[in-house]
Amino acid sequence: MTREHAAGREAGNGDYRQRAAAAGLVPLWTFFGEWFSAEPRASAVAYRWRYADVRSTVLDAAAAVSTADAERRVLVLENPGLPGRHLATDALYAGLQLIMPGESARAHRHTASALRLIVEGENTYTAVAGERCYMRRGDLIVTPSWAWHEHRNEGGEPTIWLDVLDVPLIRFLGAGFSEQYSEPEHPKRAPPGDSRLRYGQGLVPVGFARSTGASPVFAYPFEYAYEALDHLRTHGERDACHAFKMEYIDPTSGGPAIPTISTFLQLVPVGFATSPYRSTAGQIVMAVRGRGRVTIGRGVETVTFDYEPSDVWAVPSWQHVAVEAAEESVLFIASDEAVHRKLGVWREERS
Ligand code: 1HN
Repeated sequence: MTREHAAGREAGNGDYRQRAAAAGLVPLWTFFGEWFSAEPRASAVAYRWRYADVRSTVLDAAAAVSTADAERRVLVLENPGLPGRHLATDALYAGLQLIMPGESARAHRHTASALRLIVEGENTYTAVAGERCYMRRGDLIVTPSWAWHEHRNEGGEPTIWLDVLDVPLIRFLGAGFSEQYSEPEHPKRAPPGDSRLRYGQGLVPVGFARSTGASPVFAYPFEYAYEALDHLRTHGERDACHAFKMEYIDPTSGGPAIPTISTFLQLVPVGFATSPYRSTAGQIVMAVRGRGRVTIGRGVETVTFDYEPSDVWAVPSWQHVAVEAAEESVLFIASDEAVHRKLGVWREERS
């Protein structure tokens, strides 16, 4: 092709693009490479929120807004790679929610599924479908899609927890509905612990039939989860990439505790360094116990930081992760792995 030809084609292309745009069309070849990169390229970046840095700002929200005015008083963990998008990873939302002593957040429901991982405070509950799930540090409480839920602090200290929701996915699909309950509180339907005792003890009431895709168990106390992990550490095999890692499941199906969000608890023994591992899932991690160092990514884009209890960090899709535990560490992980697996696009790489 002559130089004139090439220049002519370039100019013609610009002109063509404009004509196409005027007709409501976009040439695929102008962005094909961006869409079909050889490997996933998340917009989110590896990022850590140090709890010691954000805690006072979260507590100051109590003076800035009431729970009644805010609906939910939450400080969103916004990934710097997703400015203005209010997301922690490309597909997951996360925030730190505050309820002061005597306060409540009224009953509502939405099609997005939610989880709470309790950071601090006691004598606070989330009532899920009328069952009060009392919170202790490290507990996981799940709110299935379309389940009524409200929060109340009956204690004397502020309560703070990490919220993770599948909102971006549900909004992307155009499946977002929400509704407020007619009263501030949903009527009590069951005593505390009911869902776990009914469905989470290796037995179910005869005649039980799952009515939705979600787990009928709402609360996964840290005490039991840690007991299981500790047992695995003593009697199980240590994995080079995961050390000891267990998944929270719906005990009636064996599937993930939340259909769209995979949840895990990981124990990394003191002095152990996990081998770099990556998967297509984006992850939100919180250190429940321990201190150490996390390395995310490889080569020039490697991000390394130290963590301490209650720190939260985001791991973008397809970036290597390695953890070195300076103290025995217990890490809670929420990821979109469950969706990848359901769609048949899950990939992982151990190295
Ligand atoms: C929500 O309903 C809660 O119920 C927390 O506590 C965070 C973020 C986006 C949309 C709904 C809650 C939320 C949320």
